[in-house]
Amino acid sequence: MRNFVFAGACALAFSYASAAFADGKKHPEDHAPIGVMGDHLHKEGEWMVGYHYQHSRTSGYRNGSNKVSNASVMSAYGEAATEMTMGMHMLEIMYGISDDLTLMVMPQYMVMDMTHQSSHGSGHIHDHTTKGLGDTQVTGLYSIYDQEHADNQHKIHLNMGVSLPTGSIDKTFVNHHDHVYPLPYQMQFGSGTFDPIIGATYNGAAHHWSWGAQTLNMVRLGKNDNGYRLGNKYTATTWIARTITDFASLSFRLDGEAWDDVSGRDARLPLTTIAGANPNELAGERVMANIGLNLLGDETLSDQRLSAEFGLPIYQRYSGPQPNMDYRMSLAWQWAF
Ligand SMILES: [Cu+2]
Repeated sequence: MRNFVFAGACALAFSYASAAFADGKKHPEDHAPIGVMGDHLHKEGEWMVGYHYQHSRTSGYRNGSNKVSNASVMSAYGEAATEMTMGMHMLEIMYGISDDLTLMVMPQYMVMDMTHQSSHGSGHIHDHTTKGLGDTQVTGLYSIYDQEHADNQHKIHLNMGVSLPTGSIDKTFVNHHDHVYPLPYQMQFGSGTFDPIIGATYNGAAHHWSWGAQTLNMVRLGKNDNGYRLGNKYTATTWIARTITDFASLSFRLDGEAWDDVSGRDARLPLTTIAGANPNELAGERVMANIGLNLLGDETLSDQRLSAEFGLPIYQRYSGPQPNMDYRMSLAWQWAF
């Protein structure tokens, strides 16, 4: 059966082989799945602007890799965010300084809707919403390898930059005794520190297929004004995509992320006030499986793209009770000119 599928895939691939990929045109699969940031460079003098919306939802809790009941989390912490959705509105601005160097600036605006629950008294549930600017990433994409052959190509670039602390670290919530506390570390909108971004991206393409891999890592330095430093964050992802028509490609992507505990602590937030308030229980790792669609506009819509990606977790493990990820999705529009 496996051989049969492989033979079929090869036949499909070769049936398109006559249409060489290096035809100088743009293709939907030239861009990585939309959840991959900083996957492509632009030619010297070319601009790209884009709007990228990312939405994720968590419900309930996991500790280690197992689900734990909300009741057990609330009995240890008093209060817990039993359901959360997070929407991130990102502006993507890219400019080709030269053919080998593209600058990317990505400001973001975040909206979090939470359901807080406590076990005290007769039980207490309330919803609340926080919104505001997140941190702003400024990255340079620098090409270090670019080989184009008649029927395939391979490219590698570095992703080097910094995340600027434009996001608030002073978002608050009101507990069931009407006491105002800062939200726990991972529900704040920023890190409060200047965080170097170090990464690299590989892109390959041949005959209507494209594939790639990327690692992006955020290093936290120093301490923020509230006396702590978020843990470093590491990501690694790999994908494969295929054209299905001139203007559309489908993709599959695995996405791994890991993050460390918080160092120091926000003294205004007692450890057991709410789940997530203990800096030593905030490390984690997660793998998501994503399917995606890229659409590329025809001549009249030259260089406009619409992309979507939807991901489900296939592995999650945390160093303390942390929100259980349900799904994450991205929608984006991009325009190069
Ligand atoms: Cu771009």
